[in-house]
Amino acid sequence: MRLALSSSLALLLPVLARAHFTLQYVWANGVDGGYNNYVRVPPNNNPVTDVTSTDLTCNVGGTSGAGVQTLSVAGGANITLEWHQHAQRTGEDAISGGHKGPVLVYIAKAPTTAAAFNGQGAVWTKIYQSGLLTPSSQTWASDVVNANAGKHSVVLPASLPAGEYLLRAEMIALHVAATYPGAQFYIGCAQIKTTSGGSAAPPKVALPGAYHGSDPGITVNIYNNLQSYVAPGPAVWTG
Ligand SMILES: [Cu+2]
Repeated sequence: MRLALSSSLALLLPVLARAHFTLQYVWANGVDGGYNNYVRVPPNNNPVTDVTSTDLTCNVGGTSGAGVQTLSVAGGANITLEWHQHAQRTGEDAISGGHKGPVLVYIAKAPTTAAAFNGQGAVWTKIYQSGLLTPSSQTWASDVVNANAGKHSVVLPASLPAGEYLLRAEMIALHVAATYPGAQFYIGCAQIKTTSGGSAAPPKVALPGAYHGSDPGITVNIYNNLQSYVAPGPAVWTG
């Protein structure tokens, strides 16, 4: 009896985890970088829910870039981030359609190398966000990513100084966010080196630090005909 119970639990657990997803591919100017390359890969596809945890920086285990390669691109490159529920491109929904919410991208310049950078402190600049796109149909940025086979893109501001960076992509799922903790933070950090750039000094925030459980973009009931949405964190810096 005990054996039968534990084996059915073992079968159930992967099913529960199936709804979640991770960042798996980084593209540069339309070129696919390959599965899990240049990404600080978390131990599983579970979300982060504590906005005060260092896991908010670059997901679980993400303060270390040991063993992760750094992708070299020219300044102003178009970077595409691609997420999936399981390992690779299975043909199923990239992220489960129940995961409604915004898509955000931040960047932080490493003092030395991207691989040696832990991303702590006020180092992050928000360079992209997309949230509730069409209130009448309750279409979210996450729906667009799902329809686009898990992909969304961001142009690195050309005025950023050349150097090594962490690029932090984030999708926040709000389907159980009416109370805190509840919002699910899916985070993937890529290591990127820009070989050209400018001399901009963008505004910076800390992650964790810039988000609070009481933020209206973090604790929110999205099932009450929501008409507007304010994503957490600072304004987007456009370079
Ligand atoms: Cu999930």
